[in-house]
Amino acid sequence: MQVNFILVHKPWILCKPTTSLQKPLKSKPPPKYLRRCLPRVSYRMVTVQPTPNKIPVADYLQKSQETPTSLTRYLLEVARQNKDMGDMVGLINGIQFACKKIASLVGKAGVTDLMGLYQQGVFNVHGEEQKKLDVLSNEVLKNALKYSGKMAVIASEEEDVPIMIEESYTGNYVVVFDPLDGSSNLDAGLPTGTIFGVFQQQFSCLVHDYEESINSMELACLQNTLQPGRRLIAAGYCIYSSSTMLVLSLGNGLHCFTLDTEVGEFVLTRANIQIPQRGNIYSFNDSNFYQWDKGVQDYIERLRKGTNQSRSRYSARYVGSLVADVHRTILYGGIFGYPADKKNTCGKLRLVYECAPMAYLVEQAGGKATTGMENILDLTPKSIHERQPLILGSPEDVEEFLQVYGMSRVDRETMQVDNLSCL
Ligand code: AFP
Repeated sequence: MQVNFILVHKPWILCKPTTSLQKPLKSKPPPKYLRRCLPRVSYRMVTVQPTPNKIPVADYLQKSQETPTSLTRYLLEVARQNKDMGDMVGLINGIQFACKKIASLVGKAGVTDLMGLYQQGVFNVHGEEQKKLDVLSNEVLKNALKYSGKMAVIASEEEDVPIMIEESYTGNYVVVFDPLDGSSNLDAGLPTGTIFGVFQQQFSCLVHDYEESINSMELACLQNTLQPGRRLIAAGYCIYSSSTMLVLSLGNGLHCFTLDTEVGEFVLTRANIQIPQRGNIYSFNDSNFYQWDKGVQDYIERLRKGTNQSRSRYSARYVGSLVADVHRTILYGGIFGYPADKKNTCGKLRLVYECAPMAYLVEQAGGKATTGMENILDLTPKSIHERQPLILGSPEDVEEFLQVYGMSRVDRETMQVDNLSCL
């Protein structure tokens, strides 16, 4: 077991109003939880826990398909077989509760006035107008994680900066998440999803209260969220669609649990999911065709014409909701991509809470994920909202993409990439 020594001190941190969740200031300031405040922290000697062992529950999962296995029962089995994973089980329980709650909110959004914008003219950190359900889902997940008692730092698509958890609830895990991805599809009743990834914290932080300045050591504490995807110890997504499914990996393969609404439990419906070696579907936003660089255009043209390696013309499927497009790709095979284009020179998707967790899950199912240049899981994020191109799917399809894309390296390198716009 490794022991780190961290200087103890108590700086004061700047407390700024949030642009994402704050209501306009009238006479009194917004409540504490709505402020973009960075809490005062202190540092201490910490023991960095070893990465938990792989979980040998695959046999159990296969056998248990004969009788319904709830996610709760599965997690108990994980804890029974892995004494050091009790905390992880508590954390995933918090997430499954949040997914049920978000599923319920999404399901009745039309009849409870939860569709539409949170507040006209109020934009989040990405310059996008938030939906009511974006804001609500963020609160639901944040609270579920916070009160699981297992958290150190969380980072969300909907928050400007990572959030440290108050001392009384502090644990060892770092969770990055997108609470409701694809929310522009909500009002049309199309699938949306929650994406999450779990790391172990590298720097320990004790959080006391909300104070007034931030220094480099505190930033180091927040950098717990900037770990490469290779260090993920768990990830998953929840899809809100014709049914609600929680697709999860604790590093032991990919398993799908479907919400049985009659009993209110997630039940195992697919164990050890394996992505097909090759598919016949491509999932790219085709309207960007003329904005892509030549390597991507050449690849897509081969799929359309059937001049690719498998000599078969591919079908196009694109929901525009990452969870739905990745879920279909994992189950049916093929390739999903959001490459760089002339407008989005780093791609559109966020490395920390979209690309990396999805890449981890696809690899757990035997697939591959790349930027076109590097394996997604090898990238160390420079900022929490950094964007990267994402290509993932069946191993043979991704390999073929890399070959075709690699042939136009010169063209790709002449593309003007403004690295600052990635961050
Ligand atoms: P929204 O959350 O604004 O709906 O964005 C969804 C998303 O981040 C991701 O889920 C999709 O894969 C991608 O954007 C779709 O982007 P395009 O609309 O540019 O194709």
